[in-house]
Amino acid sequence: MNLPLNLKRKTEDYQKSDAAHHIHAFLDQKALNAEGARVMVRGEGLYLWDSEGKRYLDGMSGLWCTQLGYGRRDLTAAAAAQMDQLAYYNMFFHTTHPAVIELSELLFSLLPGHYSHVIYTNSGSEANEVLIRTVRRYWQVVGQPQKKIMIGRWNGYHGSTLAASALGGMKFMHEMGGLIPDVAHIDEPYWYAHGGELSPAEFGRRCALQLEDKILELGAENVAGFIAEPFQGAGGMIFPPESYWPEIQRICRQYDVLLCADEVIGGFGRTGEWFAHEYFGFEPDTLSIAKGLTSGYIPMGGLVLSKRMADALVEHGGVFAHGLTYSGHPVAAAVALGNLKALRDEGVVCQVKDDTGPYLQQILREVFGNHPLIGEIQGTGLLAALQFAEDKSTRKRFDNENDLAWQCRTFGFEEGVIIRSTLGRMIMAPALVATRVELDELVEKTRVAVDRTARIAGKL
Ligand code: PXG
Repeated sequence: MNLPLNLKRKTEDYQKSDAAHHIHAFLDQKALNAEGARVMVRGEGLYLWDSEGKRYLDGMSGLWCTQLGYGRRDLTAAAAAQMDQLAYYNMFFHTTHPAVIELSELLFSLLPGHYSHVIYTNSGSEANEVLIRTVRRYWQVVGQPQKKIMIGRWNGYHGSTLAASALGGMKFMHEMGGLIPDVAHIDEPYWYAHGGELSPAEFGRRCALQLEDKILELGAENVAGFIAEPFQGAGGMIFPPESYWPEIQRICRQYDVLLCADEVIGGFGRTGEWFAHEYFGFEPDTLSIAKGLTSGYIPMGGLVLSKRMADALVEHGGVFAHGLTYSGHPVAAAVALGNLKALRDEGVVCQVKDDTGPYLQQILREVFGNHPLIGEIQGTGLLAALQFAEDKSTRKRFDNENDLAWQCRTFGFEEGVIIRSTLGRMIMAPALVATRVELDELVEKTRVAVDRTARIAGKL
């Protein structure tokens, strides 16, 4: 290996230097500095190794992105070969290049037929920034320039840049200077927490009807689009009740509001379908994509447009004043192309749908179905959430559920498994290449972490 860095440094040395220079994501930096960051040095398949040589089964695919797992030599070779061939060029000033052309051909062969165009970005946040501009531009082009307002959902997550965090519904992010005008929110369809006495179906319908109420309140003539994740990811891996998406689709069509699916987490096979909206059975006008597009090997995202939108923009829109230096970067495009080919040709997505996905769901239900700490198991494909409950019969949650979930995550690290905690829910989303044996290990190590958490919660 010709890495231009020294991998022989001591952990404390790394940590000291890290603390001196980095502001980390979503953490109290001072507390982290006192503790020292965990230093990950290597990945292979589903496994990671830290600077102490400890091995972890990564149950979260990095940050929901390494569909093919770590260490795929075909992807590194694709990047190196493309760097040799054409390390950089852009899509400004009448130019394009083969890598991005072939990537888009493949992407649209995997997507349902009513999508035709894509605007590439470097991340999911950027995809959603571009979304706002593109949706507003679309309404200008079709003669309704007053349609500007985007409606999102409380607790939804669409990224960390200014407009993306405003579209999202994390209030603590808004409070840190993250709001823009012409954005509104409705409630999340989180039945376990907010459903009360309602059946899931009735609750799902009522949550969807909030969209209709909000559109009527703001005036349909002012509302440009509704954005949501098909299932809520960072906000707790929450599946809406089955009644939800059909009603949302009806409302968007009735009021001519664009339906924008954020597929950054759900896309590229996570549910066993190529895209999560296909699993839930609705037809968005736009798809925000990133993460699994390149299996996280290199940054790349994009905004996929329906033919209806693309036709308007291309045929009648003239110049769209938008462009990023790295849109459709050739090296990222070559890696994405190799990644999508592998996901398709190695049957990875089919395997999640027909074999490993159902298997994970089955063993989770066997192990946690009657667990004293777990009130609900949600998920499909290689995606699952375990909901902590203080009282399962009334769906009462712990007052300190956040702390318990964080503790469970820490126990997981100690046991050698990485699972994600959010507000009283433990999430897993392993790489799509996970074998049954690796899924057994994931669930068994998670069980130990959950049992240890149950003990401190007085449930075991
Ligand atoms: N949309 C969705 C649905 C996401 O989950 C983004 C957009 C933003 O993508 P970028 O590439 O700009 O980060 C995301 C990102 C977590 C976690 O812990 C989730 C994300 C990012 C970091 C952590 O669940 N999602």
